[in-house]
Amino acid sequence: MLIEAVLGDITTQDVDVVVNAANSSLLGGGGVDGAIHAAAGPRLLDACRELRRTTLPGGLPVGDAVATPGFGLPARWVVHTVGPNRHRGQTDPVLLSSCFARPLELAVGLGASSVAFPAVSAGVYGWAVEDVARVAVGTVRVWQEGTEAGWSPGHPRPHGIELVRFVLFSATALDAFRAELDRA
Ligand code: AR6
Repeated sequence: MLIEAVLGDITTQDVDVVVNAANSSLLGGGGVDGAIHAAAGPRLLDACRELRRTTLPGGLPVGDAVATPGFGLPARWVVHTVGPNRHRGQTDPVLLSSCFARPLELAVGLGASSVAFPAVSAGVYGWAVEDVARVAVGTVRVWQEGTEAGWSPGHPRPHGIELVRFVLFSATALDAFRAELDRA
């Protein structure tokens, strides 16, 4: 499974799953969330409203994730997750780690083979991008080790994910993720 970091706009990624750094309301916002809704079109908001009306009347909890179609995006699905908000005292890295592990679990259930993540919580929610990079890369690696236990090269990977791509919006963020990826 390739884990890479690139500079770019997550809305243009040609992957199966794009992860959205949403808020608990699922009803849109700024940053990645605003960009994804703008690119996916109004049917994405309709799908999120339907989730709120049915399975998530209280909203999506911090650290959890839920999938919708990608509508106008190149990606087939959007997996929405809610990062911890440092400005509200949500400083537990376990919550942030869950924002990377849960979408991977959902992606496997969807039959996806490629997933793109933004730097969840590194914008409006106030986490240092170096901390997000450490938690994100560490979580994906631990997830890979756990899910590939017993797997041998030459056989299909048990989870089906071939690519995890971190899509960063600034050179600083890219450097932080590349530094973590370069760590043995
Ligand atoms: N592609 C990739 N990365 C991006 C893009 C993009 N198009 N746009 C911004 N970033 P943020 P959060 C980077 O604020 O901190 C929203 O209003 C950005 O530079 O999007 O989890 C939601 O509705 C930063 O490094 O997410 C919530 O209310 C990173 O993505 C709240 O913001 C995350 O920044 C969530 O805050």
